[in-house]
Amino acid sequence: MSNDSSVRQIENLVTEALSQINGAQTLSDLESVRIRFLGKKGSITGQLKKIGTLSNRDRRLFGQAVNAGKETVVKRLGERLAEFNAINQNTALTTGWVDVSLAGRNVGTGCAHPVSRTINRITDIFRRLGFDVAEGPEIEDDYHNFEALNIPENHPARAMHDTFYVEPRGVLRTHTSPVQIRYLATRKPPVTVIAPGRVFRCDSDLTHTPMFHQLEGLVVDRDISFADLKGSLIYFVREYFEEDLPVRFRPSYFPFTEPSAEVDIGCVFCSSKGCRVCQKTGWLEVLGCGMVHPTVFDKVGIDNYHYTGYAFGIGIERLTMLRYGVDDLRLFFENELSFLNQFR
Ligand code: 2U9
Repeated sequence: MSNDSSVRQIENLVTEALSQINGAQTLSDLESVRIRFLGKKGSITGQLKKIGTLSNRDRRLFGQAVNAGKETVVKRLGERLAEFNAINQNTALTTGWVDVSLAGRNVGTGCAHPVSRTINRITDIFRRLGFDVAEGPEIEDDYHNFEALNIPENHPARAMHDTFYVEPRGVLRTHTSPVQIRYLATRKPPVTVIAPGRVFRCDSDLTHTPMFHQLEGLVVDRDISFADLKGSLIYFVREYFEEDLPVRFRPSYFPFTEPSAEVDIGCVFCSSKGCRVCQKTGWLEVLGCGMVHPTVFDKVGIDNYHYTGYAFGIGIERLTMLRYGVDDLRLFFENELSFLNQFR
């Protein structure tokens, strides 16, 4: 075959390739054309392979023609590919558009448990009064849970505490008072501290659960009196219930305080008129309190002559029930979402 006819054959191949490229309707048509002419077994590739078999004289002209032809086809393929990409992008923008203003899918965010909310709320109120917040171990020893709090062995108050015992000589704390005993052991007065946390008593019925939450408070300084106790606690209950409620202090007994009292508020459900919740008394008990017993100060090495203090204890579940009108304690421990979602 003469060089002329070989070059003409290349020109025909290129013309055919260009015509097929121009006629391609889709990206996949275009890819088929590329394979047909430039793929491993493509017709232009075949011509490129032939170059090496030619004599030096024929190789130059033929090689130039094949390479130039290949370049023309590659260039046109590129142009058509860019056209298709632009068309596809436009189609995607006009038909498959995304409304970026649509709300996202609900991934079900959680919320704080009502007991945690109450602890946070009460803690905030006492922080505003200058109280520090302390924590301590849930497994305690007899000394910190009982002995240092003026509850010696065989004291009738031990029976009231329904203790869970832990081998070999531990107890699950029955109140958060041991947190304050530990706090006093490492600090000198003045002390102004609250201790929120879980406590455990071996008791389970409609109004008791084996684990519940308390928040206790302790203030120790020179000249602390029952008037300081009353001022702080009346402020606290009125802040907590967001109402200028009537408050009364009833004499009571705790081994770790003397004198001791329980605090009642005017019933928030019937405005003190008397209802089922306040058992027709018009009053609801909300917390216990008193002046720290001198024996407790002796145990932690605080000088009774110069220092006095007051303490109080709050049942968190009870205060949560009163604030949110929950009438069944068990709801706090069942993890029913229909109940918990109401506290969002
Ligand atoms: C120290 C000294 C004294 C803590 C106190 C109460 C009164 C009290 C109850 C409230 C509801 C327990 O959960 S409840 O049933 N607690 O009435 N707690 S005074 O007295 C202390 C604490 C620590 C060093």
